[in-house]
Amino acid sequence: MTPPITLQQLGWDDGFADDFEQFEYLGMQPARVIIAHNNYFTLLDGEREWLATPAGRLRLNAKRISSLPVVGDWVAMKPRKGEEDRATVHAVLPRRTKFSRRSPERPADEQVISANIDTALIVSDLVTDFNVRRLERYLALAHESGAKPVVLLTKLDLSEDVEEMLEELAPVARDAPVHVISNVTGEGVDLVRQYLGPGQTAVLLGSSGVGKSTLINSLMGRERMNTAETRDDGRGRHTTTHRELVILENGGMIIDNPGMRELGLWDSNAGIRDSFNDIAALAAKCRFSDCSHQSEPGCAVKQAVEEGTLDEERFDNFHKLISERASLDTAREMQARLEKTPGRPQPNRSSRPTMRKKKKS
Ligand SMILES: Nc1nc2c(ncn2[C@@H]2O[C@H](COP(=O)(O)OP(=O)(O)OP(=O)(O)O)[C@@H](O)[C@H]2O)c(=O)[nH]1
Ligand SMILES: [Mg+2]
Ligand SMILES: [Zn+2]
Repeated sequence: MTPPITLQQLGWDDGFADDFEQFEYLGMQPARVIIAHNNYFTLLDGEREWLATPAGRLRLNAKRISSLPVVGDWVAMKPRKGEEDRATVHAVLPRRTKFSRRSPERPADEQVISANIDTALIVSDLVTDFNVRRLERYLALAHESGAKPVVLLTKLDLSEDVEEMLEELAPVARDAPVHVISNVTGEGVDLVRQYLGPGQTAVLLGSSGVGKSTLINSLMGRERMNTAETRDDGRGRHTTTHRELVILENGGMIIDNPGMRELGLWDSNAGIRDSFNDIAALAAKCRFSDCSHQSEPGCAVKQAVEEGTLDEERFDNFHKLISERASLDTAREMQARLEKTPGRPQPNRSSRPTMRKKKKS
C-alpha cells in the first residue's frame, strides 16, 4: 500500500482546482491516475487508493480513445455505492502537457501515453540501444509534449566509447541536458533527482531493456519495480507491462512505461520545429521562403549538408519525420470523411444502443 499522500503532494494546484470546480458541485472528488491496467485504473485521491473504471457516458462521449484517462491524468470520480475501494471516473481534467504517439493499432488516432508531466526522461543505453536517429525522434515527441526533454544514457559501466557517443549526440540533443548513468555503480543517478522535486512528475521513455525500471529502483534504493533478469538481454520481451506512476520518498513522481517499439509522431509541428531548430535557422536563409530543401536553387540547408556543417543523416531524418507528419494528415482526413458517411459506425463508440433524448422545446 502507498502511504497517505495529499493531493498537493501529487501535484494538485489552484489551476487544477479551478478546472475541477464544475465537478465539485456534482458531488465528485478529484484524484490522480497512478496505474493504467488494461480495463481499469488505480487512482489516488489524497487519502487512499481506488480501483476505477470510466463511466459509460465518458466512454460514449469520448469520440477518440485519447479522451479516456491515462497515467498522470487528474480525473473527477465518484466512489461506487456499496462497493468498497471501487470508483467511477466521470471526467478527465484538461491536460497541461501530454506525451502522445500515433496509435500503432489505429493510425489515424492519437494515443496519449501519459499526461501532466514536467520532464520527459528519454532513456537509451550506451551499449546496444544507442541510436541518435531514434533519439532524434523521441526528442521531437518530447518537445511536442510540452514537458522538458532530458536524455539519460545508461549502462555507463559497460561502455568504452562514451566520449564518442556524446559527441555524436550533442548536435541532436541541442538544448536538452544529457546525463550518463550506471545503475550498477550508481554513478550519475543523483543527477536525475534534480528533475524529481516534490510535486514534480517525470516520465521514463525508451526501448525495452535500457534500464528504465532499474533506474527507479536505483532512485528508491530498493527493488520497487520488476526488472529483467541480469542475464536477459531484454530484447523481444517487455519486462514492464503496464504504465505506473511511482512516488519517491521526497515526493517526486516518476512514470514507468513498457518499452515502445513503434514511435510514430502525432501532432508534431512544434516538436519538429523545436528539436530541429538548427535546420529552421538555416531555412531562414534559403532563397525561396517556401523552400522544401530538395532541389531548389539557393538552398542554405542543402548547402550546409554539402559543406558538412549539417549532418546528412540528420537532414534525412528531418525529411522523414516531415513526410510522416504529412501521411498522418492524409490518414486523418480520410478518417474524417469516413465518419461523415451516413450509416457508418463511429469509431471507439460503445456498440450499446443509445437512447436518444428528446429535444426540449
Ligand atoms: N550493466 C548494467 N546493467 C543495467 C543497467 N541498468 C539496467 N541494467 C540491466 O538491464 C536489464 C534491463 O533493465 P530493465 O530496467 O528491466 O529495463 P526496462 O527499460 O525497464 O525494460 P522494459 O520494462 O522491458 O521496457 C536488466 O538486466 C538490468 O539489470 C546499468 O546501468 N548497467
Ligand atoms: Mg521496465
Ligand atoms: Zn532550402
